[in-house]
Amino acid sequence: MSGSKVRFALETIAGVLPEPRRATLATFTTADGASIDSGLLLFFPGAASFTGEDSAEFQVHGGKAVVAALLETLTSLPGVRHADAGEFTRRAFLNGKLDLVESEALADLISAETEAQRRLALLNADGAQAALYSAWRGRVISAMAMIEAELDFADEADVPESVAGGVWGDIGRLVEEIQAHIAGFHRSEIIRDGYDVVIVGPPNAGKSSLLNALARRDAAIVSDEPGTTRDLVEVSLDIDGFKIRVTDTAGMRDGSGKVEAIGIERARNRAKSADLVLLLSDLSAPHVETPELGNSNIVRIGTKCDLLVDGLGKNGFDILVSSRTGRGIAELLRALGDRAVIATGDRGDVLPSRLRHVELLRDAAAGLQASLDNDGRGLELRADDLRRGAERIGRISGAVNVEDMLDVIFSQFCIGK
Ligand SMILES: Nc1nc2c(ncn2[C@@H]2O[C@H](COP(=O)(O)OP(=O)(O)OP(=O)(O)O)[C@@H](O)[C@H]2O)c(=O)[nH]1
Ligand SMILES: [Mg+2]
Repeated sequence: MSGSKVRFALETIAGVLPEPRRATLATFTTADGASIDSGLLLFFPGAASFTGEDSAEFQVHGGKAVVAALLETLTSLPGVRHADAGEFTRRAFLNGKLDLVESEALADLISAETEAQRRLALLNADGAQAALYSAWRGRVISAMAMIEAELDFADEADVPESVAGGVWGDIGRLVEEIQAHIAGFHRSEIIRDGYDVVIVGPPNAGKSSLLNALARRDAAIVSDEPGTTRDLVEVSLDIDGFKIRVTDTAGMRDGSGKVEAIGIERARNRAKSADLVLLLSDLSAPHVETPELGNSNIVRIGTKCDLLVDGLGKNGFDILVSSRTGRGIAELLRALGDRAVIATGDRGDVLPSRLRHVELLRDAAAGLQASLDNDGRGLELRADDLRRGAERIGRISGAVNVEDMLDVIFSQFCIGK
């Protein structure tokens, strides 16, 4: 629990206010003195707590009835209620313990399923992303400060002549840095949402069998009837700590029925947007023309290699597999993992982790770029564009503070001494 009623609540139901940050054995009782359970109590006084307010944690025997009785007793106290979803983090943000980006990263850390997701979230929760944006915003604010200084205090001796002229080079570099950072968004999308692999090929090529072999369960129906799969069937794999989504699709052929045709259309759309296409051909069947997929990231896979006499070469295929014997499956899993690693790039890179960040950054870069274009305009107008850039970057982390601009002016030039 967190908030101004924590001390009162602890004294009421545990009879003690424990020493800060030390596990203390206590007996918890209801308002009329009946014992609920005994367990450990931890008290974190504000402002050093996670939320910045007085907080407490209870360790009780985990049975549902015990927890329900404790919650019931706590919420019956005046001014105590159940927390809303994310409310502890929200209070931490409002109390200046975390910025918005760190709050989002904390949510990502809590929901991380793979090692890559955990690493990215932890990097951002530790403030790497927030530090980058705050450094960028700082650069724009000092540029504005220089211009402001030139406009307001040009007659002061401490302001070097035309300091403002020097800022545009840095703003130009900053626009490029922001754009390079935005370009990394797809890498963080792959880490968060998974590397998107789509299996396509003619009917009966063994697509659903391969999906099942990769997933090691019967996720999709397999039969010798061509046109078995009509809808998209998706499974998520964890390969070397990366989330990889594999989607099985309807076999592509002409002259199919109405429902199957819809399935084929879906297959085409998914193949177009996929990070990687696995294009399957049945090695034991006559060759079928490859459909146009609109995606150049293709791994060609020859299937049912158990039906062939040994010694056949790869014959234009990247990998030969047999879902029946398992041959080639480990090689394919390795190839998928390797490609996911390449697609997500360097592990230590700071990446934008939300579309919200990207949208604000685009807007910020546009503002900064506008300040560079039309350099014949007055400095006031160009400073306005910079202000828009700084404001957008500040909005990402939830920090918008006009005071710091003045700080920069006076700390750099000793004006008004
Ligand atoms: N011998 C052998 N048969 C296989 C293999 N993989 C799939 N088959 C058989 O091939 C037939 C078609 O397999 P599916 O996995 O349903 O093929 P699909 O590509 O999903 O077919 P559609 O959904 O109709 O497009 C089934 O009878 C499978 O048992 C394999 O590696 N070896
Ligand atoms: Mg199928």
